[in-house]
Amino acid sequence: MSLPVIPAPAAATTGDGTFTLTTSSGVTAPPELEAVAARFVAAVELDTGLALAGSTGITAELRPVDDVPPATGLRADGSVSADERYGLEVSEAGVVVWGPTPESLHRGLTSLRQLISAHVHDGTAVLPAARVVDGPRFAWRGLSLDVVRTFHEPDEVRRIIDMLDLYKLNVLHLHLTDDQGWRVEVPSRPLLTEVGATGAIGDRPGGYYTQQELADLVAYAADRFITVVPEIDMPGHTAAVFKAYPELGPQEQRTIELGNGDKLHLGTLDPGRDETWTFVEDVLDAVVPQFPSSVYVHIGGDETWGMSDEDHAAFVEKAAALVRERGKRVVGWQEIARAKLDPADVVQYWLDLDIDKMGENPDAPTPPEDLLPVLVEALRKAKHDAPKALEQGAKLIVSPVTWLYFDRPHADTSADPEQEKARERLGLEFYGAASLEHGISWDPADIVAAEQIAGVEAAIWCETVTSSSDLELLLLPRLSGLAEKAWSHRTTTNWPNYATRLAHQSPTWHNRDWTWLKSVEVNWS
Ligand code: TNX
Repeated sequence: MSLPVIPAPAAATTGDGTFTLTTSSGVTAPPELEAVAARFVAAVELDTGLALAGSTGITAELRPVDDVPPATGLRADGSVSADERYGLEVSEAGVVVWGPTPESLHRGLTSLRQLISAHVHDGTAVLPAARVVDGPRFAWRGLSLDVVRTFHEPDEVRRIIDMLDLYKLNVLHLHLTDDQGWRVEVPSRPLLTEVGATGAIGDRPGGYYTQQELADLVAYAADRFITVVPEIDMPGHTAAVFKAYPELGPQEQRTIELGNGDKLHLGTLDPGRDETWTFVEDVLDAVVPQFPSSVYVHIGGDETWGMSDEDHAAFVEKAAALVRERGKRVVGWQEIARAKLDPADVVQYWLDLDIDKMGENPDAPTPPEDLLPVLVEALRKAKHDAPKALEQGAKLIVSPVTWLYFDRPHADTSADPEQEKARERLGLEFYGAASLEHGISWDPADIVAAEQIAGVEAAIWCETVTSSSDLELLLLPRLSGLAEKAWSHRTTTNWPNYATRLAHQSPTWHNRDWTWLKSVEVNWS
């Protein structure tokens, strides 16, 4: 019997007997762990309604765990000594959770949250005896969130952070700028928010995060050991910049109709103009300090339609140098590998569609035959990006469209007819639908050798998302599948076993009032 925990722990055994938690139970912890313990108690109440109002039954201890291998890859907070490995034991004598750092204890208590949720009835949790030793496979486990195509209010972002936390994901990559809007304050460039932030896709409302709102989000995430990594997408996807400061844009701003109601914007920042670089410096000077917990700044670099390769490389190299001058490291979408990189740079691999082998891979989306020539060319070039990154010594964040683009439509039907209507309109048709089972039927080390992986990150793009519940419907349960791939080892996961563990998640989602796909393929509890 596997424990009802997602992501699957590295090692878990079950024993005899039980231990019962009630409202008179609570956590005994040394002073360094008091904040972590308090957050655990608050989370359990939100997950289950059970208020652990006492102080005994659960013991949290600072001691090392070395029975499982340490994580590989990079951490967004730059820490090399961080350790998330933990142990958890439930016996008739009580519950003990241990690990070497507050972060590791937080991860261990998160597994305990899930065990409590799976066993709680009428305010009492009867936990079966079990012993877990666990730790993540990859150090960087993230979600890239598009806050441009639809603006998500800070409260909604906090809900997403809570979801990441429940699945031990530790990076929130905020895609803060794009053609349809600019979402971060730059005091020296007020028009970015006064003009650039208005509007989103279609007639959806725009918006932006004030410096205070971002500080609050970064702190809320940090309390849960989640690093917020900012992305300023350049030199393409900058129509919102040109709306605010037309002098930075091309003479004529062209768009191409995509046929799905959306437009491709042609027009990029020009690396040959001095005012481009004053602008980029103004932006970096304002944005970098707003994300103190991240040692990385994401510079985008993707889809620079109509720009020459030389100009693109010149832009990326200079923008990257400006990021490094500010003491930060560079991340960019895979196209940045066409420029000269530093081995400490990180390249986010997303375009795994092979235009020359269309239809041969049953897992991958099949691009339509009538693809625009500009897209065909982009897909042809993209094949060489990951090898170029690796040749330069850069590591990859694995975000393949096929497995980790959460804006693929859901293939599983919903048991709820109202939700079925939303499901049918959500996700980009272009990608084809993918099932939850499909979502866990791959392994990051089959994409690129494990030593070359910096991290594993899903992306949720919001072209089809019109509300918070749309967003959540695409994220849940896929976020748990992401965690299973990024945290668990290959051998611990298969669909029947995962589906059983997944079924136990729904009471928490219900109690938290999160929207999730009520797939008919899962026997929800
Ligand atoms: C590609 S992924 C984009 C986004 C779109 C997304 C839709 C990437 C770096 N660029 O601008 O929203 O496809 O899935």
